[in-house]
Amino acid sequence: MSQQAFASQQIVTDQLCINTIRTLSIDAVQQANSGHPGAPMGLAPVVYELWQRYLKYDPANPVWPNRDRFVLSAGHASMLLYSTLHLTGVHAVNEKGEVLDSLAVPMEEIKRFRQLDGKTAGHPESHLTTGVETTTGPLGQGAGNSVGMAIAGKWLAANFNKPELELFNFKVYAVCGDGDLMEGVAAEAASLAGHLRLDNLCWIYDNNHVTLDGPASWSFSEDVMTRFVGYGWNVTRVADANDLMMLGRGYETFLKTSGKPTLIVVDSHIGYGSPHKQDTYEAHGEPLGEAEVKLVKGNYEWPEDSKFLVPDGVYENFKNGIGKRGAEAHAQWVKLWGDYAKQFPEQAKQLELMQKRALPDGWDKNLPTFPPDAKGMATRESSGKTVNALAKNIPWLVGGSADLAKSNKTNLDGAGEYLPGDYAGRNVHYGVREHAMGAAMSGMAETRLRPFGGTFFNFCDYVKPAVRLAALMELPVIYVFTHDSIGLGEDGPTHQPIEQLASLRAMPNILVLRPGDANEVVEAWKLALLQSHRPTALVLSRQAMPTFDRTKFAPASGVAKGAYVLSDAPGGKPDVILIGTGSEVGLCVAAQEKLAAESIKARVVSIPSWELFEEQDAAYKESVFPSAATARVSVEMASTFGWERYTGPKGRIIGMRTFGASAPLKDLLKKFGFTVENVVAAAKQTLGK
Ligand SMILES: Cc1ncc(C[n+]2csc(CCOP(=O)(O)OP(=O)(O)O)c2C)c(N)n1
Ligand SMILES: [Mg+2]
Repeated sequence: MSQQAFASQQIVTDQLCINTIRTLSIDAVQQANSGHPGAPMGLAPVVYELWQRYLKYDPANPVWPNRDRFVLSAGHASMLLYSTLHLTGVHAVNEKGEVLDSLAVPMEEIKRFRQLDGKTAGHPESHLTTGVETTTGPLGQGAGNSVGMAIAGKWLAANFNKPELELFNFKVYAVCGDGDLMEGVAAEAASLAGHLRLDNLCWIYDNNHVTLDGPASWSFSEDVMTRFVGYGWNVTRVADANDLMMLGRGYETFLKTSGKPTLIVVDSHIGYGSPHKQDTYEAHGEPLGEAEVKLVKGNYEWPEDSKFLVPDGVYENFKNGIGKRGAEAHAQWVKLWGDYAKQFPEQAKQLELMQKRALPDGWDKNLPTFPPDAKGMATRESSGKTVNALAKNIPWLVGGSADLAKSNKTNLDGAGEYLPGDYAGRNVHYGVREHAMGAAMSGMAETRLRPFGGTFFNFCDYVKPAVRLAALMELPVIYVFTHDSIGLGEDGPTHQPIEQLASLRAMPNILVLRPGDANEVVEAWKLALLQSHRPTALVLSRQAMPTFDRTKFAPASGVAKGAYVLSDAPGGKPDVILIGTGSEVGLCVAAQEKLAAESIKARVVSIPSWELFEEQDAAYKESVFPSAATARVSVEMASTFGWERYTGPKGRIIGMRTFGASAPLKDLLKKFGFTVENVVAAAKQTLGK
């Protein structure tokens, strides 16, 4: 059919709009010569019905706090989301959170799918593109994030809603494929959501029987519906993804279900409409090819030679559907908000601050200061005291742990437990589900809570994929990693982190802080809270370490510079520089004294954060590590990897080269060389003594 003939005969139907989503996706993938056309072709009706008829979302204000959230966990289907954002006319929002007149995804960006500096990255990235609620691509993560959004939604409702003033009741929808549901993180998250009875959560499972390698049956045969029933979900099924009425019934079922999340299993066809590729993995991962595109368009009764065609009336149809519905819902909410702000100015102010990722006045008041103490305390202990003080000042600081709250010292005293049906508490019990905890905390941060969560540092590897995405998404999540070294002792090498510090330091856009005494912990927590666009990992000890006498040593505020001279050599002219982090700073201080007795002048540098130190200017760096001072020893109970950066070619690195061992701490220290004698010997070696 020619474009003209097509234009003259069309009336705007749901089908026409669905096919517009499909063909825009196909054309963008074809033009980019890269991407996944098949999933958007199969899922277009599912997303159309949801957005056009159910999603409570105002395209003119995509940051409205009570909007329904839509998560495309199957991030490879990114064009499905971009086409939808474009056609529904979602506005762009700038970095300050101001809604602009321009579109989040204008047509030029659809045409520039997967190109440099565009808004339509290969997989959806929330910090790049308005309307993308969370970054997806690594399968299962979006599903995990959606549980965090649902947790946050319930928390906001429990803490802020008032009789007759229901500010928060938004729903969270996530589209998941076979891959998402095969991933462990989604299983953890689904288990948690079922347990917590999050009835504001709906997962739509694209049951298309295909994955990348071939038929899903090659690798996936469990009864998904029974599994989710077992998790405590309400499960329903739509036998045909093209049946809008049945899809609508699925969404209605979700909206009517209380006390449990809903899974809608939708049987669909990947590459729907493609004569040769439908229901095959070939509709996946690569463009259809020009010839197949024509055949598909023929099947859709679409002008075969058209590209990026949006038929007359399609934009209007979306405007009259989601546009009108969303604008009305938003306007009602704005009125509600006005009444709320008048009656509850204090809470309204809190919500405004949260939206800006700002902190309340006095957020750092009444923080503990720790007196000098040779025996001192574990940094996890001082962390527990600090975060409890902070939590009193910041009502939306929400804590939790993956079943180690007592060990991580993350419990917020008197702040209540977050439990099924009882959602006001600020202690979330993620259970032994580190990965889901990480993904959920990202979803909570996207919903503007300030979440922190704890586990043992060694299990940082169990949450790492979520940490990495939080860093990419620029989310200020705080990870409390305790038991940070072989210093944890008897639990042995299965629990002793070695390479975790190096791996986090290698990750872009995350602040890693390993404070060296109780007062450095207070500073570290302050820095973590001041971050608005990056996560923080607090790396804390199980074992006690001395609290330094700050009347003799430099103030702990030096933590803000990443590294600082804690205790200098006489006259500021060191023979040797001893560099430590965390529990090893004390060791350096003890070695400094010993060296002094032998007339060797040592400087001790505490370097809790490589990232912050690297951000300092050259003059400051030179003042801490003068280039002329080449005799340097680093001491850290972790992998030696990377320390050459600070020790230089003439320095010595005292660290770990094996997995550790199971034994009492004092024996481990001796075996692995974390003794004053060994530091002293290394210092002398660097001086050729
Ligand atoms: C963690 C992770 N592993 C692997 C991939 C690569 N990958 C992208 S899509 C896909 C297949 C997914 O199959 P399914 O979820 O059923 O999606 P469909 O093929 O049906 O669109 C894979 C393995 C990924 N994106 N994330
Ligand atoms: Mg599939």
